[in-house]
Amino acid sequence: MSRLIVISNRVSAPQGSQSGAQGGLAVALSAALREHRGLWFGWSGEVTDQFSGHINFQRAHGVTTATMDLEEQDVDEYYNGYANRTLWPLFHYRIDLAEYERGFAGGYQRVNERFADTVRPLLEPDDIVWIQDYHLLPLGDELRKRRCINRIGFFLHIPWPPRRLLSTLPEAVDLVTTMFAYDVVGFHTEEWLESFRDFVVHEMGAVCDGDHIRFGDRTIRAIACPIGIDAEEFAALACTPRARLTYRRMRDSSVGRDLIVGVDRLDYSKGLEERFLGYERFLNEHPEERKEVFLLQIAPPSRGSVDTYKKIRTTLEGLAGRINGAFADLDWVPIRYVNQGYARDELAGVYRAARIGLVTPLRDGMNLVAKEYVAAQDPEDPGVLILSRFAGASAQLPEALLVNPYSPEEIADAIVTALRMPRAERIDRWRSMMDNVQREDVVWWRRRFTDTLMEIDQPEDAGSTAAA
Ligand code: GDG
Repeated sequence: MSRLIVISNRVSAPQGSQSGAQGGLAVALSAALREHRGLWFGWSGEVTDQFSGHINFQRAHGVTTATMDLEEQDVDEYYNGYANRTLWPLFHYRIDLAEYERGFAGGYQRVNERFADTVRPLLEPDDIVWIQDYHLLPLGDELRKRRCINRIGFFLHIPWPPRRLLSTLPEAVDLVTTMFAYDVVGFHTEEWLESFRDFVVHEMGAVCDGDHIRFGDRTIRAIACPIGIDAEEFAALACTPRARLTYRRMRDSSVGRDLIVGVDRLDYSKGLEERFLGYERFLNEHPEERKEVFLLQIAPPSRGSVDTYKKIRTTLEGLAGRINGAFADLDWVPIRYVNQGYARDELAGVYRAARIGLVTPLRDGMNLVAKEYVAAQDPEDPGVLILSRFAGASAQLPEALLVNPYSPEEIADAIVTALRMPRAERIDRWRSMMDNVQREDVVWWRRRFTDTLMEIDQPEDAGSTAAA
């Protein structure tokens, strides 16, 4: 069996599945690497004075990780700059927040070259290489320039923006051209894939034939391949002692009230402000329901050194304060807004205790919280998922109550519908969603991607797309 080499911006040391604040993607990739005796390469998260390309190898929980440090300027321009101030907002349709700075673009390119220089000597001819996400779009091309003939795949975890939006990025065509160095490019949904095709066909003159796309002398396969979770593991997590304890804590502290839960990294794409406004609308329009519910919003901070992230934190604190100030009573607070992370088993307990999972991103590649909420439910008495129609997950979970996250009315109405939904309907909807979450789980996702990659004939030689 070929080794699997995963390359992503950050590498998180694999942990036992129940502990720590490891994200869904980290858990998914660790599982794939265990199966393929592979290697996970990326930035350590540490800063060094002078980039040296030194690699730190570690082995934990059956996974080997290889990490390198970056310089402070790299982090500013590549990570905080181009990745999180240019591409992240642009790819989430927020051109109003996207910053187009040449210095960012240069730093992004330099760091991708550093990734290529450092990881290249680790690659053996038969390895399959799987590059993750928007931080590393040109990495495949840099590897080809270093005469890497391996099969290389790329998976994008965030949406692909519509053509007219992407065209606002000055170097869009050059950047997308580098993606033709890959053999397989994957997206979560048909919608993101369609936008990608639209761009390469209409802006670059590429030609599509089924899922093959030809540009110059390169042909890639572009597929929709929605990520899943480890559904069985997550369902089991919801029944562990710590999850039960958390469940009990939530039930005891809610004194008979229905819990509505939101769990999101503190990020403007997650629609937290709009969610609070929708909940406020619900409280305003339904005084009779007021003390019957409360909203628990768990929002661990992320990317704290980027200004827009500092701003959203201030906005949400103000909004939560305003809503609590207007509606709270001696024995009731409508919003519990928590800025810290919890262990996965605790989260599972919280999800299970919640009558409603409120997942309303303005735009989201997939959204794993929606799937985790479904997996954690009690089959006999499941809660209701309210899900944004603009999350990739909505394509697989149409039985959720789908809402437009920009509309406070739709959020308010969906909360009422969910609270009044009879148990039989809750069970029916949950069963259909759970079937999908179990069937198209994380193993299904990674097999679908790596199987597609392994179907590609390894070329005798593969030049850089710079020559295309
Ligand atoms: C990107 C894309 C795509 C959150 N709070 C805690 C915690 N989490 C975990 C959740 C979930 C993960 O983080 C978040 O995953 P999402 O999918 O919701 O969102 P992003 O972080 O934006 O991920 C997204 C994903 O990549 C995968 O392709 O779905 O669209 O944006 O697993 O549970 N985990 C713990 N404590 C917390 O407080 N332990």
